[in-house]
Amino acid sequence: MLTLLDASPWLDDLKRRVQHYGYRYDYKARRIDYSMYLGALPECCDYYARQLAAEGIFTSPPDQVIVNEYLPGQGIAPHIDCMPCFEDTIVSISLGSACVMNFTQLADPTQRYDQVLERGSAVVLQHAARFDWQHGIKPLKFDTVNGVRQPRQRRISLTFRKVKL
Ligand SMILES: O=C(O)CCC(=O)C(=O)O
Repeated sequence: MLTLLDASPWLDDLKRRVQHYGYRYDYKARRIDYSMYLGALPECCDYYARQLAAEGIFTSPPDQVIVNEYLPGQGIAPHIDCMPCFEDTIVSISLGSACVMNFTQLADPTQRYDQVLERGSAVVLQHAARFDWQHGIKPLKFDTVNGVRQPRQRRISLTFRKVKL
């Protein structure tokens, strides 16, 4: 999977490199419409999209994927995925390296929860985790899990969504 993704062009207009499939997402405008359609998902993403629907996580296969590359020291700012753009289930698969994802409750930012995203795992954001809690990844070179310092390596995530049009 990593070999296939690395053979595809990376966009480098953010602090981290990304690839968009299905629909391009406009981070500044936080919107998606038909004009941003890029075509069907490539086979490598479509396989997971169909699998996520077959497992009942999505009601039908997701049609948009953003691939994020995080080198050690890179992260993603706390955010809630665009509500008018995407339906209620978001799934992110971690490849290459584990990392800690930090959740902060919007209504009460003193409420925090750290979740280790293991290499090869999928995190499913639905309901409160999708709409009421921000998620982000701190730009660190290592995570501390149960008091143990774990150096980060290159992590690639594939985030699957269904576009609302
Ligand atoms: O890398 C991840 O697992 C999360 C990605 C993410 O939150 C996003 O693309 O909006």
